[in-house]
Amino acid sequence: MVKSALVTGATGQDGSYLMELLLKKGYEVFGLVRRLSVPNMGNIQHIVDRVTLIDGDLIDQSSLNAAVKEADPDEVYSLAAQSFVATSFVQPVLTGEITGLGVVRLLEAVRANAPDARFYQASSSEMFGRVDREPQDETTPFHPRSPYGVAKVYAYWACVNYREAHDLFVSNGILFNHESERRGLEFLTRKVSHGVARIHAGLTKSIALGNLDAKRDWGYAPEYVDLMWRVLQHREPDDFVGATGESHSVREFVAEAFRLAGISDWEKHVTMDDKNLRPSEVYNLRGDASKAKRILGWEAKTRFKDLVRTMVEAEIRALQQVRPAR
Ligand code: NAP
Ligand code: F7E
Repeated sequence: MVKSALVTGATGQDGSYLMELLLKKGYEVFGLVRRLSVPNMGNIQHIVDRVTLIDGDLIDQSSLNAAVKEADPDEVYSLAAQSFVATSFVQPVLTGEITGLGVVRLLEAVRANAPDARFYQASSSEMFGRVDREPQDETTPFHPRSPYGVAKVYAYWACVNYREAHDLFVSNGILFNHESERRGLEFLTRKVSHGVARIHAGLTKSIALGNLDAKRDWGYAPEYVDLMWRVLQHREPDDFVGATGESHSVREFVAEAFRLAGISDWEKHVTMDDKNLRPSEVYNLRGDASKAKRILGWEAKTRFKDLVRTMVEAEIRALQQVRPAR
């Protein structure tokens, strides 16, 4: 029997890699997309004729009910979110509506229309926030530091509650930062790799950043969607951390990206803009994914320097395609 999966957030970084993976595994794939005045199919253009796209919005219950009915899924991947932490400080209500309550709407749609489906929730290391221990694992207390983190904690506990109260198969993947050339341009790694490539091409002179001392556990996105799939193949619902176990500062990321582009004096190309600081910052995250390794056989493979190289090279290549070297 061919399995079917419904992926929300289909146009995003993770949605695009996950739908590719599910197609490779022979799934019938349905992707939830919201109506935009100008569609943003960039990440999924290459697979758009092999998946079924369904219109829907996490703010709109009836569209989620209809999407679940149409897909009749064996597996639901809840990836859609207002996912940019900085924006959550200026749009806290919208972030709560989408990233928090939106997940409950989707759970309700599944409970009513596909109660046997397995449900994956894209939980986040941002839930740990102000950490009191290192590394963080499934037992680390949550202390979110942004409206985004708060909304993710709400969605996390809603998932646990639907598991306990309604006996649904609901699992959380608590994933640390994972990046790629498909990342949105406002996120740090893409902003830097894109900016460095433009400086390398002589198109601009500098990048304006915020806190260079924050540390993150950065992995490579295609490996993390494999973890999502594994989480739902486990015999019982459970919660798993996904991380590399290594932590690096924003400063290290920036220095390595400039080094790879052959620019040694990176400090001359980075300016500070207070606009990029957050009212409350998450200073230090490093995950312990040993539970995922032990139970699911999953492990992050791409190390920090290879991730930076992949992203910078992709940006330089993309620019050269637009402006071939003379
Ligand atoms: P992303 O690139 O920002 O993608 C978010 C997706 O959600 C986009 O497809 C977006 O659609 C969709 N979306 C936003 N609001 C919506 C709404 N109201 N209704 C329907 N769809 C909506 O995020 P990502 O990096 O792929 O992350 C996927 C999920 O994992 C998110 O829930 C994120 O919070 C979580 N997460 C990410 C990371 C990470 O490091 N990437 C780590 C932990 C957890 P549009 O294209 O139309 O905007
Ligand atoms: O920031 C610092 C910033 O926006 C990383 C999302 O996928 O991962 C992501 O959240 C760090 C922060 O990601 C700039 O202050 C400095 O300390 O790339 P980011 P994030 O906030 O870690 C988690 C796991 C998610 O779940 C989220 O959805 O970099 N930083 N200067 C900057 N960040 C940005 N964006 N821009 C700057 O100019």
